[in-house]
Amino acid sequence: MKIGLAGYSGSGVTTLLSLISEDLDLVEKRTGPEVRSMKLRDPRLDRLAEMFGSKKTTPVHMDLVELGDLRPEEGGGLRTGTLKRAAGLDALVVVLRGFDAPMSPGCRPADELSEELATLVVEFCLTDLIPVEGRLTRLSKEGKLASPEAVLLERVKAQLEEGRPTRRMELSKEEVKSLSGYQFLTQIPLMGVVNVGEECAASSPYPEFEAKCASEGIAFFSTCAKAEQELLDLPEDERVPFLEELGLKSPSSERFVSRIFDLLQLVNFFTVNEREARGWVVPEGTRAIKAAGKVHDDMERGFIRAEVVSCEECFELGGFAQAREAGKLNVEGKDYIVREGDVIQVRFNV
Ligand SMILES: Nc1nc2c(ncn2[C@@H]2O[C@H](COP(=O)(O)OP(=O)(O)O)[C@@H](O)[C@H]2O)c(=O)[nH]1
Ligand SMILES: [Mg+2]
Repeated sequence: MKIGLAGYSGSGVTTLLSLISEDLDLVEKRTGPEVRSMKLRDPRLDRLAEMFGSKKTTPVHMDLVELGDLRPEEGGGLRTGTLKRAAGLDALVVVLRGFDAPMSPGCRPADELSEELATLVVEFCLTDLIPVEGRLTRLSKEGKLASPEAVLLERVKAQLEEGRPTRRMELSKEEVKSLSGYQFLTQIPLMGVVNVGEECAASSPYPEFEAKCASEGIAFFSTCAKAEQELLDLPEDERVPFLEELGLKSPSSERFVSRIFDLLQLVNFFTVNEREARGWVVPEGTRAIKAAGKVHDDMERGFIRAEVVSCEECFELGGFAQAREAGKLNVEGKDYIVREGDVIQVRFNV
């Protein structure tokens, strides 16, 4: 899973990134100059590992990529470096400056933030428009403006010219596929993060802004990155009262991850044996055979059945064998829809 973070310079992207990645375990400090790879903590996985005596525990990884400044290139569109790093993202997170000045606890007015986000969305649309226009010019020269490709691109163009993201278009599966080569920025699920000043960390200061995001299918999240980062120096158990004082019910890293899961509609499942306990994520609605393919190609190719038990039931009963005895180990076929917290054993034959 690869999540990109960006914002106008000075909005706190670097602060938020280091807050999140310091709070969660880093796999490696950095896998590239702008990438931080993190392990997502999951107590259920640790418990499974303990139960099965697994030698190794492999949690779900999330890569956070710092995309860079969002100020546009002269002549329109995003900077090339920023765009390059945006390729292949699962979600795009835009950090907005909610504090009124770097050292100040004050907060910016909501309408300024709304305007800023709207400007950014238009900027993303303009960025996507560039290759579409290029391709249409070419198709026009070849006299192919009546082709299905050109007709689709005209629709995309009209959408983008109105400042509306491509992800808000009604596209068939085939159309999505035929456009995938463009790697449109506006196709990537978007989350807006407001990095607020300390004064308004406790209240949720931007209800209209939050509602506006929701109406546009944009996830919303507010944080007070600087203040929270200062708390990281404290031992974990001493942090809670200070977080509460700031009005934060849970660490930003946790809320960040859970919002991303909501936005992408992901579910966790687990595989476990004596060798390894491992966490996986798939989109909601994924069939067992596809989930198996995530674990290993062979498991998808040679899929026979999946033996499934919820981890809660596994904990309650004491393991797979006990679950089987109790009749709680469900034997499922390839079309079974994977549910949050499933522990899955794939039977396959290749
Ligand atoms: N008051 C306040 N200042 C912050 C907050 N987060 C970051 N800053 C300050 O804003 C400045 C820019 O932060 P930085 O993370 O480098 O922004 P970037 O350019 O978006 O990466 C630094 O001086 C930070 O200390 C915050 O939550 N509140
Ligand atoms: Mg920075």
